[in-house]
Amino acid sequence: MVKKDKGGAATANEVYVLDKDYAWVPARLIEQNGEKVRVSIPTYAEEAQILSDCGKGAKRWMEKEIHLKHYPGKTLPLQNIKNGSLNEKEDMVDLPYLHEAAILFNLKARHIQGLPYTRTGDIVIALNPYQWLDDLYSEKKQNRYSQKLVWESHDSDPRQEIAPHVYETSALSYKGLAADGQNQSILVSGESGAGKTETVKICMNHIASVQAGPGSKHKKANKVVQRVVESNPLLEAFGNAKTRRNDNSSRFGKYIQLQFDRGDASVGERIPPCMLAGSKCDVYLLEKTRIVQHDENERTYHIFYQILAAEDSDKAAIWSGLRGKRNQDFKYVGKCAPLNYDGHTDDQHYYNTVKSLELIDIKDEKLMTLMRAITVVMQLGNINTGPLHGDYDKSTVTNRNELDDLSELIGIPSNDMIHALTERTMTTRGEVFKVPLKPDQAKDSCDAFAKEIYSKLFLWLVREINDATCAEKNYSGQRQADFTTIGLLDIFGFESFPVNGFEQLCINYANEKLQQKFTRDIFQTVQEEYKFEGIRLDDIMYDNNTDVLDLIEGRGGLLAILNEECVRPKGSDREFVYKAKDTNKNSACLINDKLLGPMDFGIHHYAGKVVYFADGFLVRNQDAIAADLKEIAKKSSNDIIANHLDNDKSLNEENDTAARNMPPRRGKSGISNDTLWSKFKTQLNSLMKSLNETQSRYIRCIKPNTLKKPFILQHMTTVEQLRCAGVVAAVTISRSAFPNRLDHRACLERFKLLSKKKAKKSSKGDTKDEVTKMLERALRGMPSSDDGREPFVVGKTRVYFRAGALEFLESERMKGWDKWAIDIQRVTRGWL
Ligand code: AD9
Ligand code: MG
Repeated sequence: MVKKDKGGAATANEVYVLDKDYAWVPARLIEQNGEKVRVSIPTYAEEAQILSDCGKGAKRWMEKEIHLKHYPGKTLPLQNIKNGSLNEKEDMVDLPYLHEAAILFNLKARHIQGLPYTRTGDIVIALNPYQWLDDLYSEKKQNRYSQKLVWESHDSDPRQEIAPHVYETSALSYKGLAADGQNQSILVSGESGAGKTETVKICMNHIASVQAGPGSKHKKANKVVQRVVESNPLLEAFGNAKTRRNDNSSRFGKYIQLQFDRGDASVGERIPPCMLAGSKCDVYLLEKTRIVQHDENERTYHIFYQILAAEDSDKAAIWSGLRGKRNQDFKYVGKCAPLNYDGHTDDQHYYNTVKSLELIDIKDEKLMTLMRAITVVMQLGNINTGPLHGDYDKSTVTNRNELDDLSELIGIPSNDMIHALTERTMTTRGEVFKVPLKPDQAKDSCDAFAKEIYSKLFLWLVREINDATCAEKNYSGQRQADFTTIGLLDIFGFESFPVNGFEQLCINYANEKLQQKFTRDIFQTVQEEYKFEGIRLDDIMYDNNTDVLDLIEGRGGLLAILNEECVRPKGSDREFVYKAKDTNKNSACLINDKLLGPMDFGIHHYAGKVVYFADGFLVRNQDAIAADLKEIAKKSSNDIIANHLDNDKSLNEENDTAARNMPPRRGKSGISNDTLWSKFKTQLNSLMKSLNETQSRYIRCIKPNTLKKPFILQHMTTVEQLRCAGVVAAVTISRSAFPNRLDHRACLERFKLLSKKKAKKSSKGDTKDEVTKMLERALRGMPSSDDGREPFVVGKTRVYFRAGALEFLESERMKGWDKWAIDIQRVTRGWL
């Protein structure tokens, strides 16, 4: 018989079961028979909403091992079900049972009600609502969060009075900056399409509004704010593209630091308002391959389509040959259906991009230089190569008219262009000679040149934006250190595809670094919570990923081996894989099973296992174009191409005068460190150093479904993201010593039935004593643990239960209900 709990609580036989299609489903245990457990997925109306997309009404036989896979020795008790929906919590910390299934269903219950934000302590989990909920971002809402969290003073945590929102992250960061003078950071992560970039913009806009201050006297709608906010669409025009997963996908990582002048404490306000003084941006790993090829249904960078969608007269102003040209006239661009992203068409975007460029002083001839450089990239894709006079060991350009157009655009004579694209200059024993390239090598040369021009042009643009927006420029005479900052990190999340290449390895390496910081920060938060509650800190265990990082970046790790292979005359991808496996055969993080081919290797990342295919690793890592192309570029009449292709330094280094004057770096072994991965490592280390000097807050973005539709939450994809985002790991850390917790009042309400003696209310309203006495009595019958530790600890505001204690209380409570039900029956049937 299925018991129905009068209080709306879960009965002991209501559980979540692991399901291969739906991750977790709520179910009822019908019977247990040896290794098999028979469960039924309930059909009654209240749960239909929760189960709408997970096979309601089905009856299943489940293997016991399946249940126990993730949580050995434990069942996963169901949360309360009340009035047809889960009794969801704004903060996961308030869920009595906190495990993966509970997190999933709590998020789902909120998502289907149009509530995208949920807290897990200080972390905000943001589900992409896939619809603009205007009320959620109104000015009134912005003011409410700034008022509550920045300007008002409170004795207790003011978040208890407001719903979870990313505005709380932005407001608290601003408060940390203004009140404590400490640099802040907001780390936004998630997979493609999860909403990272939108979230960063939402937070940035909020911070810009908070800094205007509580009263009108501080409202100074200044040019700085406009420039900072307008830098977003600019970066998107040049660094975003339509992919299958997101119409406006950022194909680079970015860290924007908003700079504030230090508040003037002499104005006598509790929190001296700090004004936004500027911003500085660093970018990571622009996806270069997209410049020369993209999958069907995807596009290259938006700016190409924008230019081609402009009015003919504007196109002709860039280059007369652009008049009448369409997308399909350029091979790198290609025909595609019109796209409307962010509410605008490509031509509308073009004029917005031009306006934003003007704001940072890219106008007139400078604007034309930029647009012409982009056209050079497009035109390079139209160059065809073929054998020279029938000789396939040599090559030439076969469509002379396209070459002449290129020559006109780039300002280099056609013949010089041909030599640079079809030959390589070699030097052996002091002798210089030319080696001809085969037709496909010459084509690769065009592609490499196009990629180089575009990626350097992107960095040039970021530098221009920084020059126009950075506070040092706006406040002459002041240095970077004179400003406090709030950094916003919008960086690619962990990736695992059917085939994973060099880019995935770099991305996952960055995620390991960030995960390390995340777990350390969470550990610290737990320490602080225990201190606040007055509880002794013990037993906190967490997965630490230093082993994976050692495998990747340590001595003899993958990075070092790949760099060595890059400078070895006969280095190859296959040899790299062999050496990587051989040198690291004792590493538990390296997957080296016999099923993997000679070009494959696997890594046990914190978020799961990923197998990498090493084809092209050496070329990608070297990331260099031939000297002939570099040389010819210097002759270009286009200033960006002539003067900025040689600039290999990251933007961090740009800002660092010492680094600017340094010769090329060499490692201890004399091997050049100027590979892509080494540069990325330096950039990442500098980012981590900068982040470690801030107080960090986390926003984890989740894509609830792959259909890009509102109100739908697919279990499997959501659970996978929760694991990758470290949400489950964070919960595991915070719950490792005490898996369950309840606040004093909730605990008294729920279990008062178990205490025969009515606990005396403290005259001071102190519930600690009351709850302790009640629990001591209620848990008297519980078998004592092997290590003799008490089953619960009462903190200042919460009760912390050791494993098994809350389950014991729940089952005792159910027995109480059963007895009550029998008594009622006896009464109604006249037995008593
Ligand atoms: V990628 O890694 O750059 O491919 P993001 O940045 O994580 O990705 P993005 O912010 O671009 O995702 O969001 C994807 C789309 O989801 C947006 O274009 C919006 O259509 C939608 N979105 C994201 N956040 C919100 C939101 N808060 N409200 C409504 C949203 N729609
Ligand atoms: Mg993005």
